[in-house]
Amino acid sequence: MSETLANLLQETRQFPPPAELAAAANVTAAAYDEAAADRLAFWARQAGRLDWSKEWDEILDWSNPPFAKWFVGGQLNVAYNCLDRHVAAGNGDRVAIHWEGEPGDNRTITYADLLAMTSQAANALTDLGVVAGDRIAIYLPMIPEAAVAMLACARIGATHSVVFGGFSADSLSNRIQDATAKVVITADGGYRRGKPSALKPTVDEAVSRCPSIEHVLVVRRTGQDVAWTDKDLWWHETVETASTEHTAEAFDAEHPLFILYTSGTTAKPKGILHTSGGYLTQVAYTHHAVFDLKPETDVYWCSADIGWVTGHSYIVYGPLANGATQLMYEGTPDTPHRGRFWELIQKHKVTILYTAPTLIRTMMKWGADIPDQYDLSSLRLLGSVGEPINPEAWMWYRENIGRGGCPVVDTWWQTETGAIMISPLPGVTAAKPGSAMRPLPGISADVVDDQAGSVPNGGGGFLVLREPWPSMLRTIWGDDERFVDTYWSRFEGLYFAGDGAKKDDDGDLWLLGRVDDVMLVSGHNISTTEVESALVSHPSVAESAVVGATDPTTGQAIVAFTIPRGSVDTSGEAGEALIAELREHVSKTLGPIAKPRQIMLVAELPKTRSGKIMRRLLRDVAENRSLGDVTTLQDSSVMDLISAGMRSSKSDED
Ligand code: 6R9
Repeated sequence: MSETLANLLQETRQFPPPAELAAAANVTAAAYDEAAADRLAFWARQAGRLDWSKEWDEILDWSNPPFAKWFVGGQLNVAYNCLDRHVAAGNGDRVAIHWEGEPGDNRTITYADLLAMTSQAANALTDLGVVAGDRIAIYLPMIPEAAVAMLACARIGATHSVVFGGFSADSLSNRIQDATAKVVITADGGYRRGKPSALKPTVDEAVSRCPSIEHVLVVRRTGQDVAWTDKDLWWHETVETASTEHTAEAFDAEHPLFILYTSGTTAKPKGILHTSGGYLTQVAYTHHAVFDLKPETDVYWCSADIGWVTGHSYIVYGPLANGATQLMYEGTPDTPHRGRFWELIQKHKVTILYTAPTLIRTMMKWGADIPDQYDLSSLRLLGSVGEPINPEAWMWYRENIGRGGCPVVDTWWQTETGAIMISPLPGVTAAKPGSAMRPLPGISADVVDDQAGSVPNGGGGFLVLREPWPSMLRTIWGDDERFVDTYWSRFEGLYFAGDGAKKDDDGDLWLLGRVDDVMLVSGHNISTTEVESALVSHPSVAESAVVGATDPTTGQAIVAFTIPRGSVDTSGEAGEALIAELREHVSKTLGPIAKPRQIMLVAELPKTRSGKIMRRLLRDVAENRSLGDVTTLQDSSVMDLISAGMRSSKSDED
C-alpha cells in the first residue's frame, strides 16, 4: 500500500474573479511574488499597517524552534490599533458594530463609542487590581460587551481567555483553573432560540471551585433573576460609571494577548497562546487581503461566535484593526424564523459574509426559497471556514446567496494558526468549488507523505506548514513540552496540523478532513470528506457525515449518515430507493471502492458547539458501541435519535 491518501474526487468547475472586483482588489497577484522574493520583508511591510510605539529590532527570531518571536523588541498596544487610531484619524463617527439582539432589539456603536466603552472597562479592571499579565476569563453571549471586554484586557495587557457561552460549569472551571484567572466577566444570560438562557448559575458553580477568582463582573442582558455573591459586581455599576478616558500603554510585541482552549473532544483542552504584534499583523493583513475590505463602504458580517478563534480574529481583532463596519448578531439563524440571516443582510446591506459550511448545508436543507424572499444584492463576497466545504455546498452558496456573482473564499486555518493560512484571493484566484486553493502570500504550506516527502500533484497526504508565520501559536499555556509533542514531532522541522489534504493536477489544495478520521477500506486510505462531498453532490442530499466502521472483509467499511434536503420523501420504499440510489451515486462519482456499505437517513448530525461534525460518536454508533463522551455535543438528543434509527434499520450489505 503506497498511497498516503487517495485522490478520488474530480472537480473541473472554476470561477475567475468578477472583473470589477479584480480591478479594484486590495491585493493583486504581485503579492505572491513579493512574499516569495523576501518573506520576512513582506511580513515587515504588513506589520507597517499597524501603529507601533517602538519599531522592532528583528523581524523573526527562530533561533530556538518551535518557539518563535516575531517583531522582536517592537512595542504596540493592540486596542489602540483597533480603536484610538481610527478615532484620531477622524473616523470616530464611523459605525464599528451594528448589533442585533435575538429578540429584535439593536444598538449602533461607533468607533468613538467603542473606544469610550473600552476605556471604561480598562479603568474598571485596573481599579479591581488587574495588571498586565493577569488572566481574565470571559463568558458572555454575543453582545457588544464581549468585544469590549476583550479589547479592555488587550488595552491593559491582561490576557483574556474567552470561554464559549455554551460550555458547562466543568469546562469553565477547568479553563479558569488552568489559566489561574483572577476575574470572570459574564452576564445574567443571553437570548438563544427565543428564550433568555442563563449564564450566571454556571459561573457561580464554576467559581465555587476556582479560588483564583477575585471578582465576577456581570453584564445585565436579560434581566433574569441572579443569585449574588460577595465577589459579584454589576457591569453597569462598575464599568459604566468609570471614566471614558484611558491612555493606552504599549506592550512588547510578544506580550501574551489571549489564551483560547481548543475544543478537543477527548484529551484535556489545550490552552493555545497567542501574542500581540505578529498576531495582529496577520489578522489585519488577511482580513484586508482575503475579504478585500473597503472600510469606507463595506458592511462585513462574520457569523461565528466570539468564543471561537474565528470570532477573535475576524470579529474583533482583524476587522477592528482595519476600521471595518460590521454586523454582530446575538442569536440563532432560525429565530424567530428561518430567514433571519437574510433579513439581517437585507436590513444592513451586508456586503461581505463569512460563515461556516454547517450553516450553508443547513440552509440547503431548509431550501433556497427562504433566501429567495430577501434582497441579497448588497453581497459582493462570501467566505467559508471551519470544515471542508463540499463542492455542491460551495455552488449552492455562490448561486443562492451570492446570486451567481460573488466570489467564494474557502479559508483554511486553525485556532493554532491564529489567522487564515490557505485561501483564494478574491481579486486574483479563479476558485474551484471545494478547494482552499493556495497558501496566502508569506505562508508556506505543503502536503507530504508519511516520510515527510512532498507529494506530487494529484497526490494526497498530510498538510504541513514549512515556515513560521506571524500569528502562529507560541505554546500551549503552561506546557511547552505538549506544544512540541503535539505539533512539531510528527515530522522533523514541520508543523503538522492534523489535517489531510491533496494537491490536484494544478497543485491547488483540497482539505480532506482530520487524518484521524481517514478510513482504511481494502487497503485504500479514503477521506471522509470526499465521500461526504459525493453524497452532497446528489440533488436529494443536504449534508452527510461518513465514518469507517470495522468490517470483517474490508478492514473498515464506509457508513454514511445523510440528511436529505427539505422536500425529499424518505418514507418507507421511497427512503429505501433513495438509499440504493445514493450508494450507486457514490460508486459512480468516486469509484466502487468508495461505495458506502450502509447509508442512514437522519434528520440531524452530532456537531460540536462550533458546528463541526463529531464523527467519533457516529463511529461508536456504527460499531454498536456505547456512546463515548457527549458533553461537547451541541444537542445530545440527536445521538439518541441516530442510535435508535441505526438499530432498527435493516443491514444493507451487498
Ligand atoms: C478556524 C477554525 C480547525 C480545524 C482545522 C480543520 C478544520 C477549518 C477549514 C477546515 C477544511 C477549511 N477547518 N477551516 N477544514 N477547510 N476551510 O475552524 O479553527 O476551531 O481550531 O478548527 O477545522 O480540520 O484543523 P478551529
